[in-house]
Amino acid sequence: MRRTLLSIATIAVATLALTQAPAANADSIGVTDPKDLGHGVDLRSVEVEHKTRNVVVTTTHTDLRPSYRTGSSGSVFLDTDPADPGPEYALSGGYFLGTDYVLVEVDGFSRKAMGEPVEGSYRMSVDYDTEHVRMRISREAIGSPDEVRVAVRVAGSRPDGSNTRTDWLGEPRSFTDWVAQ
Ligand SMILES: [Ca+2]
Ligand SMILES: [Ca+2]
Repeated sequence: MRRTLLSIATIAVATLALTQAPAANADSIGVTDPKDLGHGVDLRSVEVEHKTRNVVVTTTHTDLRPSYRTGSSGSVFLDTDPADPGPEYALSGGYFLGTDYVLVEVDGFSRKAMGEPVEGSYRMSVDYDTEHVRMRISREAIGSPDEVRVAVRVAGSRPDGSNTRTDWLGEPRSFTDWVAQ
């Protein structure tokens, strides 16, 4: 009997947490990251907007430059299915002039698990004046998810050609809160 009472109490707490959840399920979210990479690609913030037709992810950096010498690039991993661990899609691109970008299916964070490019509408643009990289992905292209969350990693190269360390949003491979449409 004691056990049963405890279970009911646990469920009550869980239910309370659920009813309070909508505050974190707004249609947009902003997360900041410290100035912790001595390179222009240094990730400083990420905004996720879950709109009617598109998911828009905007990242802000410290000192983005158009030169290929920066070697700046990044990936936004999209988790669209809470039942399947890890991200289902990744949009990767170079952040300097003349680079390209691609949205691929992934199974977790492994580079080996990168799949085929996704056929659908998406676009990445870099604004060097505002230090923003903006990614717009059609919801349809990623299976029209009810909610989405992202993990972000960036890196660059130094003048001697060596790579910087990777700057993740928060902890490596960590996600933002879920953002419902
Ligand atoms: Ca950073
Ligand atoms: Ca998933």
